[in-house]
Amino acid sequence: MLAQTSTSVMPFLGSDVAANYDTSQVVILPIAYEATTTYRRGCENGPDSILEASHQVEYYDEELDRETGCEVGIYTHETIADTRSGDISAEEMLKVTEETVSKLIGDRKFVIALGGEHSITAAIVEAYRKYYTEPFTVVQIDAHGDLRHSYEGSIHNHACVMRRIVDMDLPTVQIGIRAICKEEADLIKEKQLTVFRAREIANQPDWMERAISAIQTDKVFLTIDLDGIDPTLIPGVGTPEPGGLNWYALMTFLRRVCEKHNVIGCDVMELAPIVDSVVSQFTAAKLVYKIIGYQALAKGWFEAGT
Ligand SMILES: [Mn+2]
Repeated sequence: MLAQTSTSVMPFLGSDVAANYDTSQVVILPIAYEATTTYRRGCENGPDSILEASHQVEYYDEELDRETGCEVGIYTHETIADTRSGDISAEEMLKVTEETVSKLIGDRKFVIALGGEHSITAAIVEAYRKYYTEPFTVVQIDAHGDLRHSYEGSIHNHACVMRRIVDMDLPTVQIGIRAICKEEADLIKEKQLTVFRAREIANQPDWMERAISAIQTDKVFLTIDLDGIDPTLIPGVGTPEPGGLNWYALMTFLRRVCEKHNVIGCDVMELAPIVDSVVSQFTAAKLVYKIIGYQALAKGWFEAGT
């Protein structure tokens, strides 16, 4: 049996601007799965929390001079692999995620998945890998390498997700990394993985130029673990680490990736909301909105709507 889904989901930005599925360019896919988090729990509540906070995001994007949410068709999918309604095995989660994303890609939707724990990304990337014949680069923003072969007895632990992707033989570019174990450091050297560490980002102004040119393929899948961002901006994550990207560096980087490369899909993972603070989920919602705006600009969706 496939993992249970919950049908009642509030649409991203609210029902006033929600598009229907057929006319949408963007599909927000909530994946409320949490099983292997080890420090602060709560990322199964991440998707709902981002959707709720998105209702407070200003439609008008002052950087782009556009009301992105009114011009781009954004559809919010029902929640999948929801562990709040009972245990789901990693295998079930991976299966339902890959099947759902494959269907959305087949319908030519730009998918933004909201997690949920980072292990989900392996299934999302697998769906793209099966769809595209040419390779694409997985660009990861994260505090952690996520390159362990296994962790706490599971290869599907959230600390192993990039290892699964390296094992798929896809090129990777890792950004904001500042917490890795010896096994990961050795793997980075052995496989000569491309890593832009948070220290470099803080101290070397040319990091962004180098990171953009380190992406060797036209197509890019973007996976954002919210702990890659400075935890003073987003404290509501399961495994916070000091340092990380600031908001404007992140925005400039995302805009340039969308302009210079063909971003085929993305996910925003690991939000674990903090009771009595809305800053993490609101920042995550705004991040999603900015990605939609940058993609719309790069893909010509604004022109299509005017
Ligand atoms: Mn992480």
